[in-house]
Amino acid sequence: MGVVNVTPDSFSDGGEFLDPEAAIAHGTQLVAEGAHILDIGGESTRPGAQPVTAAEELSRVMPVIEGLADAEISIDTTKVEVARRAVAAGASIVNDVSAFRFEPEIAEVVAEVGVHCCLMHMLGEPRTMQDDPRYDDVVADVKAFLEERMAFAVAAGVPEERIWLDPGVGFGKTLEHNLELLRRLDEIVALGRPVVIGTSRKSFLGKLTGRPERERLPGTIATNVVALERGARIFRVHDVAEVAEALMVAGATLGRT
Ligand code: PMM
Repeated sequence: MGVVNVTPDSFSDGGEFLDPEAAIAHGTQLVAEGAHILDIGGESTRPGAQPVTAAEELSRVMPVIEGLADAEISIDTTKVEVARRAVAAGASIVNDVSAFRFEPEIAEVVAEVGVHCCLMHMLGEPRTMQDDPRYDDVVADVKAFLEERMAFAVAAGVPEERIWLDPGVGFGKTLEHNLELLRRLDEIVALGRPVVIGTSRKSFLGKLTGRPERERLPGTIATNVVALERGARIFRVHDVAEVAEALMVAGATLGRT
């Protein structure tokens, strides 16, 4: 899954692809590099980020979705109106980092239109999630949250077969929480749904290596390879060519196709 952020303020590529033409060219490039899915987002979820209106988010993402119509598109949004318009324009996955908590009606759109969804764990909301996050047992707590959100989605009419789960690396987690989630990712995989993992360029890699965003590819690769070994199926990354090659080699070594 290649990341196409159409935002002025995402943490590692904010502003770079705000122009629709640049975002479309970037998405096309990521597909050429081996991305099977493009995750298009118009609202930054970085810690402390301020929310944007649905109208603003739509004006950012719609031209890009339309320009990348040949690719498999995931819309990264927590807003029902954005999800509705994106799937009408051809998006086949709704990636909601709030797991249908911020605008619960989004579940009905997913159910009605028959698309897939990704439900991600986040502690609270982006504005405050990094203010002293605490868990009893981070893996058990995240797992219980994902089970509850999956039950909510199913009750709203989304078939279980259309649900992907994501432990939400960096969303209300300390360095140790993130590492423990990766180390014990098999416990999330045991829920029986495809697991999405997003470590790409994130700050916990900077904490470990001292590297700025643009120099976190080695850490991104290492964590995605561990996630593959633990059973993750979808890898959300900025640097598609390099990570795809690493995963191909790791998969061959592990005897996976
Ligand atoms: N991370 C970001 C945004 N959306 N969606 C999912 N499912 N999983 C993630 O880990 C995730 C996400 C934040 O990263 P970005 O600023 O690079 O988009």
